[in-house]
Amino acid sequence: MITMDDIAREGNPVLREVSEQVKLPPTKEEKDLLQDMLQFLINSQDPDIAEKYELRPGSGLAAPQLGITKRMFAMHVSDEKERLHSYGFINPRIISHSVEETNLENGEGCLSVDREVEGIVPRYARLKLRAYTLEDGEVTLRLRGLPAIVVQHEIDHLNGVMFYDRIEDYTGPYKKPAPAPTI
Ligand code: UDB
Ligand code: ZN
Repeated sequence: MITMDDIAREGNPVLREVSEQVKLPPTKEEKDLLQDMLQFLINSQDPDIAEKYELRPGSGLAAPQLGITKRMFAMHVSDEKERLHSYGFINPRIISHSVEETNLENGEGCLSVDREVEGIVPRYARLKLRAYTLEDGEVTLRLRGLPAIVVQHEIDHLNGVMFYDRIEDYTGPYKKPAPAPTI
């Protein structure tokens, strides 16, 4: 069972790595990991389980947050019509998106960040996601609202990007390191 102790925290360089594509079909190990990640989110949203194991209720979790730099993430969240979007994704990519942007009114947080970070995080309002899922193989999904925001937050993790990198005028710690000079 995945708990908060398994989640890499700010300052851990793994959060700044770019994760690698998963070779398809995924191995049993990779499928089991993704299933465990989804179960963590489900557990974290169950008040009794969350209290017992001290889990922060979460909506998304990316493999690099567990120290595993593979392009996989889980999400378990409902949209404005109360439709549940519960998935494990492998090699996800945004194939198109709206010009319109949106943001969570109170900014974002992160399971890997144990502090409040103020500031608005701009995200695309709508997107089309193509990915490989455990249940259905390759899928293309149209998402908006919170599920679309979660997708963008998690794909950022696969690219070593933290939500506060996208806050205009962010001045706090753990800023993205400048890229190494190329010779
Ligand atoms: C979260 N919680 O999990 F819609 F049951 C945040 C934290 C950082 C505050 C724990 C969250 O989204 N909770 C939530 C939302 C719901 C329903 C529900 C619980 N994340 C995920 C994360 O850090 N992934 O790497 C941060 C979100 C901020 C914007 C999208 C993801
Ligand atoms: Zn996060």
